[in-house]
Amino acid sequence: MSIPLTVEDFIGTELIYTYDNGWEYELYVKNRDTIDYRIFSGMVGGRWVKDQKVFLDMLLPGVFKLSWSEPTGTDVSLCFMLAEKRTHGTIFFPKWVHDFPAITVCYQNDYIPLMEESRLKYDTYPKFDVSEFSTITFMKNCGANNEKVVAQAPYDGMADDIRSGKLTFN
Ligand code: FER
Repeated sequence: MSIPLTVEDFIGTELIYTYDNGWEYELYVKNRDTIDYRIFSGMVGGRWVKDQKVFLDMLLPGVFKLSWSEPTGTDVSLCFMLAEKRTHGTIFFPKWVHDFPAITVCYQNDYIPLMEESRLKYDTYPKFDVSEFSTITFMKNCGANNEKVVAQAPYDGMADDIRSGKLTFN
């Protein structure tokens, strides 16, 4: 596909990327202020989320910043440099997510009250901060507001199935 240059082009894009620390993520830019995502591996591998509200800004043509706060209290800020097939992510995890990652490994939309209870019940500080580059291994436009893109839990081999075209969403 040609590289999305504008916010309008970027909306609808499905991306898979692997952080230099090995963590593999999938993110779908559902619309102007909403993402869905799946986490294949890493500290919270197995977690998946729909309809997270985000700030989305174009920094330069083909360079986009996404930032948001999660119900868990985790804060995330990502920069996508599409021509270079690289991203940079900064993730500020509350202490409790690092202590008990399994609580957040779920289809979060079914467990919002548990996330909100946990963020009050357990420690926030000191936060566990991650600052990593990643390499984009898959990029495709699936159209805006496509509920089929992130519609099932991540499984072992799923990223490969998406990259090979065995699993498609449009
Ligand atoms: C990402 C880094 C972190 C990402 C999501 C997160 C979808 C969220 C982490 C968490 O909820 O624990 O690149 O992209």
